[in-house]
Amino acid sequence: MKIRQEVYQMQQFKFPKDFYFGGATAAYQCEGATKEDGKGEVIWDKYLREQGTINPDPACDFYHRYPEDLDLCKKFHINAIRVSIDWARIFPEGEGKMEPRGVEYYHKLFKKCREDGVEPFVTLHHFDTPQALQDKGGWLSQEMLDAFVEYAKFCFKEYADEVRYWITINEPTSMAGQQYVSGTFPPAYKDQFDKCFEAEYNQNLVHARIVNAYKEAGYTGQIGIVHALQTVYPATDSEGDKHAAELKDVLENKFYLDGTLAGKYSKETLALVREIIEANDQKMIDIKPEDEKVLLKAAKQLDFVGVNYYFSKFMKEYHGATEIVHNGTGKKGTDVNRMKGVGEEIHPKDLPATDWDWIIYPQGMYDQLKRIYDDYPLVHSMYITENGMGYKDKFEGEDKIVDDTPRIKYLRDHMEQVAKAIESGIPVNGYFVWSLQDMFSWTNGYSKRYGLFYVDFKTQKRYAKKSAYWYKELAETREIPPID
Ligand code: BGP
Repeated sequence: MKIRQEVYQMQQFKFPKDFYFGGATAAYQCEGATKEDGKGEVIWDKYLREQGTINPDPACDFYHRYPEDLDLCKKFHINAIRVSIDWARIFPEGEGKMEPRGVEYYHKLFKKCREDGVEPFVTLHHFDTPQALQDKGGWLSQEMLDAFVEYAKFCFKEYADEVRYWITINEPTSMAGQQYVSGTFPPAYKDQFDKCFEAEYNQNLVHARIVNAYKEAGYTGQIGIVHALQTVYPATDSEGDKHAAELKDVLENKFYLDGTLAGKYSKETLALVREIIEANDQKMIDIKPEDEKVLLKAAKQLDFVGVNYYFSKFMKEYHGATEIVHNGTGKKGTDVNRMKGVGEEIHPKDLPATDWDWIIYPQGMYDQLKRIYDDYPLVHSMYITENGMGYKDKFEGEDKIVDDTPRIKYLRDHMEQVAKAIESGIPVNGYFVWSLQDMFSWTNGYSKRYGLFYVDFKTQKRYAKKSAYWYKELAETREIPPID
């Protein structure tokens, strides 16, 4: 396959005046304070404790230091922030008794956002299922799904005057795939493709129920969903590789896109789902016609879709057993991913990758946005809700700015694709760097840094990296600055 490396010729492009230049965070990765103010346990507490590798406390102590981080946003012209509500701060058991201190914390956080002119985009679920509900079956349990709707309704009402942008679920695909296939997210099951698709099906449906509830209640804000989308290409033009790419795409992207953006699973999508499940000697999931009514109603009312884009995937035909080795250490070249009934990921030699083997391919971001625009006509607004580069930043003293030029290059190359998308009529209304400040990475720990602001985890002091100054110039001028 010929890899397209189109260099986009920027002709004095200026981002629109109302474009959001944001920074993204997630509650469990940055708040710390996991045992404070009556917070309940989430699936990561026990899992990380047992693994003994990553301590989620104090992370970057956002629970106490959010005012400082928002001051930095203001100072660096970052006019939006993605935050998530940790469900177990509000309902420690996921349902039932409410914890007023948790509720109050988010009031204070949103108030500070407003004071600083930083628009909060608030996610209801960012990987942190309350443990009590996971014990009842997590995404496979009706009780969890019903509790999620109730928790969402509670938040809509409670924060109605403070939050204008809601996100139902962050990256449902990462949850389902990593909980049931690769085993890299708790409860770490492996090779259960049937359960993975059942979880995906349930996530799409519960997302739709929440969107419909929000609209029925007549709120005036906007509601969307955030998908992790990895653009999938065949490694060669062979029929086998092309089919492997289709299978991977349905597993990672298309089942979600159909369910949430079209409100209907296409015949081709369902045939590919069945093929994956049956190749693994498992039973095809139930698709209920009455559920599709709920999905369609929500897809028609959805205000936006968020796209988290980091890398693309290149697929080769593969018929062996599933073998997954996750590069969680940053030792380049250690990642292996071949799935039975799907295909094998390869790393094209002429494409760069991060130390964690994430293939850097900015063109893939444009291709994914274009695909949504072309194939899902109900969508009328998009955001890049995460994009960024994991990097082993080096701190060389208080008087030296952390030089993260490779990250600036990564951000710049991707911003150009956003500009290209906007110029070709695709409605992208904002961009959020993952991440605003350094925090921990779920399966990779504290050494995989993404932030615009360096965090010294011992002292919790923040230092603007070179990328923060670059981003500030971008947000101020609305033009993509060069790399110096
Ligand atoms: C997304 C998540 C984020 C964040 C990011 C970087 O999947 O929504 O929470 O972690 O990816 O991923 P990682 O931390 O695995 O490098």
